[in-house]
Amino acid sequence: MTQITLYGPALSTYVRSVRMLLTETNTPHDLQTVDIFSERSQEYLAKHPFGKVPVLEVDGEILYETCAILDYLDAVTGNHTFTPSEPIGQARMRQIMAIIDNYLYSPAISVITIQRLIVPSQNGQPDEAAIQTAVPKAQTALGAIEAIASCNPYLLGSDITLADLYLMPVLLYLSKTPEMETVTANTPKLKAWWKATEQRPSFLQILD
Ligand SMILES: N[C@@H](CCC(=O)N[C@@H](CS)C(=O)NCC(=O)O)C(=O)O
Repeated sequence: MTQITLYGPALSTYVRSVRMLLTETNTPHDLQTVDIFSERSQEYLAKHPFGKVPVLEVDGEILYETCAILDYLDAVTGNHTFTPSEPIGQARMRQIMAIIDNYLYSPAISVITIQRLIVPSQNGQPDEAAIQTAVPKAQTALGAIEAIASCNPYLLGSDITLADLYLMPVLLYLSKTPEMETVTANTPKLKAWWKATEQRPSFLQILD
């Protein structure tokens, strides 16, 4: 029987995307937490030379980079159910995932989420200037996704894809900040998409 271990803290957006797919496909797995607020161990760096989370280990085979992990799991556990069948749909899905990696994650998570949710939880003061700089960047990234997504009801149409699994954990953190209203002010389709998807059972199950 295949042994699947996912390394990473349950609160990570990227770990949540992978856990959502594992949950959607009823795939048994172990979650081994990793403390991302301390230095990574040499043992962990041997699995992921950049020290990020997540890492997926399948029967001793190590995989990192969330897009690669999701592609792999969709092939072996999802029968490609979470990837559009048409080339243009596949390209749009990967385009949205690349927009999230390259243009949304940093302003939305590394700045707005950290400053609004993590810093105050450690009795610090949010860096308002950093938040103000991040807001238009997050708006631009969400606007770019809005321009190519149908949100009817999922990002790329009637079926949920890896792009939805990638965006939902990021939107969840944003939705807990006062900046949510501003960053989604010009993306009505994404607002409707978020309302339609945030209660998906596989998503609710991995929010521990
Ligand atoms: N390109 C990586 C990005 C992963 C990433 O940025 N993970 C964050 C947590 S959501 C992380 O490891 N942060 C800890 C750190 O940067 O030290 C992937 O797709 O897996």
